[in-house]
Amino acid sequence: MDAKTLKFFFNQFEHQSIYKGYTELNSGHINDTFFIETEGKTNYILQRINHKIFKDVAGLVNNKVLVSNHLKSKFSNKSDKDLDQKVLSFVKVKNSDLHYFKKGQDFWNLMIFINNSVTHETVKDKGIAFEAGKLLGNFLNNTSDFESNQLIDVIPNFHDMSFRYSQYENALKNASNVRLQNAEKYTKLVADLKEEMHILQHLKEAGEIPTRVTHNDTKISNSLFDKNNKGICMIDTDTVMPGIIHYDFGDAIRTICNTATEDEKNLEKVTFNLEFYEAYKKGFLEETKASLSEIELKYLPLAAKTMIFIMALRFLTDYLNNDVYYKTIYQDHNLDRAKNQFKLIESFYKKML
Ligand code: NDG
Repeated sequence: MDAKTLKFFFNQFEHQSIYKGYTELNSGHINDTFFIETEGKTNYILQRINHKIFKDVAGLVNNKVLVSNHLKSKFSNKSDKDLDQKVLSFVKVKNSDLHYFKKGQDFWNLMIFINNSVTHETVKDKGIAFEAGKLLGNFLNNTSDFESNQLIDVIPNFHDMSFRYSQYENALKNASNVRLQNAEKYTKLVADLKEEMHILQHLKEAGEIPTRVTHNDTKISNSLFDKNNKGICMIDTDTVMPGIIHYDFGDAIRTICNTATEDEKNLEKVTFNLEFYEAYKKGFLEETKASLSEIELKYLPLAAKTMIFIMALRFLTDYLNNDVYYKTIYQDHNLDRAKNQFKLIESFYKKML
């Protein structure tokens, strides 16, 4: 992507700012994301949404805008400018009510950058884990009175374990011999865990765990902090849709308690940090405990294991499928990501049992 193109897309949106430059942000595996610096005080995040993965981008953007507006309504007496620095704010396209600009196959959207904010790829101290727990708890509380049926299912069956198993089983049938051999070490584990990994789904389907608005991609890099590491808001709300709290709780643990990044190849560096788990849980429960049922609370540890597992399974599936989903930068990238998550499950067992 070059500066001219980005400037063009940036200027399709309704703002008063003058483009100065851009930096590509490389942490996500799906969309293309750019920090846009302007000549003024307001900077932006410009994003090309991956329409191959997100089939209904208009619906996705509508979800994000509805949820942001709802979150903004929780603050009283704040001007739009203040709120832009507390909650994600999407900019409309010029002379339009749409919050996305489409050219050819590509969809773009623009958000106001929250100044003096930072994200983390891994967690270095338990204070951050605690804050991250509070931040997610707060997000879930503030969206709990939002009718989740107003939202589309951005990716149907996104965290549905049976769906992910069936994708994996198909991938096994179609994979090349080399990739199959490389994945073989994990096939027994995946089979052995099948029943346990369906427990949450069955409870959801039986209506024992309620469905509500969930974020669905709560890795630590999607929590925004200020320079003192106090939580500001959850970002990357592309996958906001109906779900159960276990998805969000578990997915966050997956990165917060991993002593390495999910791309780390040296598995010795990958262990489960129990201290961060406790700190995260404490922050989360401080916000949510009063509103969670006994059964929701009981299954929080299983949520952690289930969400680490589902990501291992998805990385492995994509590896078997020759890397059609996640962005990869080298041949066995997805296999390494899967190995990393399997190692984290192993360490989780050792520490939790
Ligand atoms: C992406 C995935 C998320 C996954 C993460 C791993 C989508 C839409 O990568 O599920 O946990 O880093 O597939 N998002 O963000």
